[in-house]
Amino acid sequence: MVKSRRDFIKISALGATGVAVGSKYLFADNSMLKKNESKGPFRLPSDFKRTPTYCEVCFWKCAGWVYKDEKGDVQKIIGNSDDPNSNGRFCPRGTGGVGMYHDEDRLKTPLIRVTDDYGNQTYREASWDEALDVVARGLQKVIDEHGAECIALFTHGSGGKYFGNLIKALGSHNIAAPSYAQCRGPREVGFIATFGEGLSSPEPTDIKNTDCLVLIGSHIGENMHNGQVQEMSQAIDRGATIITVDPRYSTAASKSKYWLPIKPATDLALLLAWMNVIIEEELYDKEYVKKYTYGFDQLKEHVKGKTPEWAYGITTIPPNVIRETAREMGKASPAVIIHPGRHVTWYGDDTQRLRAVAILNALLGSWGRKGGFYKPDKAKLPSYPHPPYPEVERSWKDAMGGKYDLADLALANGVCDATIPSVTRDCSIKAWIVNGTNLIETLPDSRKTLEAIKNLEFIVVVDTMPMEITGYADVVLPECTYLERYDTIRASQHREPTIALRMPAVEPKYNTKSAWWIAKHLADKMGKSEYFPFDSLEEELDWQLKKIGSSLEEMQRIGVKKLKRPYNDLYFADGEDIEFFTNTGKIELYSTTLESYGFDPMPKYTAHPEPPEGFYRLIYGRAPMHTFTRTINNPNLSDLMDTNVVWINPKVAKTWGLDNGQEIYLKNQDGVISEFPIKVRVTERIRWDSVYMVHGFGHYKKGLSRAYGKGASDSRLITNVMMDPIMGGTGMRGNFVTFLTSKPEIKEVKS
Ligand SMILES: Nc1nc2c(c(=O)[nH]1)N[C@H]1C(S)=C(S)[C@@H](COP(=O)(O)OP(=O)(O)OC[C@H]3O[C@@H](n4cnc5c(=O)[nH]c(N)nc54)[C@H](O)[C@@H]3O)O[C@H]1N2
Ligand SMILES: Nc1nc2c(c(=O)[nH]1)N[C@H]1C(S)=C(S)[C@@H](COP(=O)(O)OP(=O)(O)OC[C@H]3O[C@@H](n4cnc5c(=O)[nH]c(N)nc54)[C@H](O)[C@@H]3O)O[C@H]1N2
Ligand code: SF4
Ligand SMILES: [Mo]
Repeated sequence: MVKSRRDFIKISALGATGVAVGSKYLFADNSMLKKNESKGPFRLPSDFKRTPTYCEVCFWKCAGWVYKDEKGDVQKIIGNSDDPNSNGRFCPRGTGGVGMYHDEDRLKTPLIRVTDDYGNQTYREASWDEALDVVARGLQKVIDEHGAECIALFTHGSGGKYFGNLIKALGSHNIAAPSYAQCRGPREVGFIATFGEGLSSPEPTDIKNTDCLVLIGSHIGENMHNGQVQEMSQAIDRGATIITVDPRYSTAASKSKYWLPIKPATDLALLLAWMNVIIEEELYDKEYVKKYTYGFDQLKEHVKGKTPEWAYGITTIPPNVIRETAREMGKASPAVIIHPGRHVTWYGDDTQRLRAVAILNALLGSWGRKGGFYKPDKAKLPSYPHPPYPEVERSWKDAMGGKYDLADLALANGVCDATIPSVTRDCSIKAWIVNGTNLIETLPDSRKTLEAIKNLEFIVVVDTMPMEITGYADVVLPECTYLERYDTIRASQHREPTIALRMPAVEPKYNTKSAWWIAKHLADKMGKSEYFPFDSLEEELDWQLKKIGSSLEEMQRIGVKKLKRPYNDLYFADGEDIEFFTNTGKIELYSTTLESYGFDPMPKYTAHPEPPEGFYRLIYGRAPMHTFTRTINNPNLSDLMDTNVVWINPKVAKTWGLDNGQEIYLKNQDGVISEFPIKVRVTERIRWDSVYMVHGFGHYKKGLSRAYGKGASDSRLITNVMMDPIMGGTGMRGNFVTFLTSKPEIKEVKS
């Protein structure tokens, strides 16, 4: 059998064993670091050396300190108390980040795909010089034959800036991250359409000062975004009312005054009914609505018939509960937050659902108000001088047929679509640079991702671990972990602007290099050196920091620097005149932008398909000790949770005769069966019409020695994608599964 050029290859773990750090150091916080205290089992000795970093285990980017023992071994990472993202405390994942450095399964040296005379493919180890030569030649060939616009970069993580600089210098602006169209994109577009600005990260929710927090599917507590979790517990201590809308009894639901176990996919009906009560009972912020909003009369008319009784039939939430919760929000107004969530690509009408969330916040006057949404600020870092980037004439957007113009960032799925050739356009994307994103598990409908990859002429993957995506690369480049490198200065928004430094705590292990080094050396090989004018990243960072009155030396000492807000207004002042960045200059309850693009100016409820007989809706989420697929093999974190389970309601388990702990396979509506068995968890905490699992498990790369074969992958079962017509987000919760007690034998079809 002749294999195709880009079959999946398993990169085996290459030798050397790392030293796993004992989990006794997990869950500690700053209070354990008191100087000169006795060296008890849970204390860090005072002679430990520390260097600053910010965490790469998720994108909350908490700043912290890395502690090393006298032998120079990394022992512990804890929060930096000057950092508003962490307030000096790391979450379990951040603390366990040490495991990323110690993981003996790491990628250790560059790898090049080779095919022998019989068509068998393997990887061979290579020097950096040779591997980068192959990459430079691969990319140059695509540029020469098809144009630079046929290169795309997928990236999620710090190194993205450097590869972005490289690809723009080459002449392409196709840069996409799954954190947009598979995550927060619809939220940004919905909020921009309403308030003229999006939320970004960390979200400027004033949770610690709120009197009422409404969580719609947002499972804070399992979703461990550090600062939010801390603020939510502060709000609970202050007696704030928490209302959680979730088909599953989440950790957040267990802390709530109200749990609304909504029928999945019907949230928009609930949101409209809440608006109906808030308007009919005049619970809205009248002055704010009058002064700042556009389209109140149209909205009032729009939600007239959308009574709690109407919504009851759709959502299964009783009318009195809808009324009572609306009144709680009204009572707290404006110190109320209808939380916008983050991973919001659920049912394809997500931008409209998030519009409804934005409108509800506007009615209650919470935008720009204490206990609602504060006005964030962020440090502005100068970028270093370089020649202008070449003009681009084409992009992935050309393949979209004029759709998704309201997307404010590139769509990862759009770039994937633009890689699959079509008779109607001349340029398909021919080369991918993939940095820090495991696209096979991250993009829904992996069959399509694989089809795109098959059509590529060249693909280079930069990663730290032998993840699924690395098996499809022509060249694999091993990045060192965040504990072994410098990176861009973190300048994320918050109540006050801060900057944070990441610097190497230890030398890179094995033959690994940083993204900056890789991108710069590629640029040198491709004749683009002038876009990387500094000889080292230290020099670049020092230049940049000095421009804003700091220096690398200062940041190495303090790790986090608070800057002054240029103005002092965290909230709108009473009666302040404000011009919003919308067409009308007002908060648009009625969106003139959506209308001008031919979309509903106000959100409408439409019914979504229901599970067929014998099938259940597949819903998924986070576990506190893991981040996506990236941590499943981490020695410290897999110690805490090494597999996922499928939550099944007792009524359903009884019908199917399933027991707690029994291993089953899941089969979806398109006949796709989970690769590995998954254990059943019978629990009242999930509705009878749905099943739930944690995302990130079910790895099929054997080189991931702890993660391989553990649990099921939700991604594999997500073959039905519900596209958001407004911005191209990929709704992923329209998939239904049934249960198999054993896996049917699949006959291999020979080609
Ligand atoms: N089915 C399903 N799909 C989803 C989601 C879901 O819940 N279910 N969630 C969606 C959401 S919200 C998001 S934001 C995205 C996240 O999507 P991704 O960010 O792609 O998620 P990960 O699976 O963590 O992949 C990260 C990759 O980066 C590598 N990596 C880690 N550290 C480094 C580093 O320092 N340098 C480099 N070069 N590589 C590194 C890891 O080994 C891994 O291969 O996924 C989306 N897709
Ligand atoms: N520990 C940990 N924390 C993380 C991450 C991580 O990987 N690990 N990733 C981070 C990232 S990038 C993101 S985007 C966020 C995602 O975190 P969130 O934005 O909070 O999560 P979602 O995945 O949207 O929501 C999951 C919840 O939605 C519920 N749900 C499912 N269907 C429906 C429905 O139809 N209606 C309603 N109301 N609820 C429903 C599920 O039961 C589950 O409790 O988490 C962040 N925090
Ligand atoms: S929330 Fe946790 S994993 Fe994310 S950056 Fe902060 S410490 Fe790291
Ligand atoms: Mo996300």
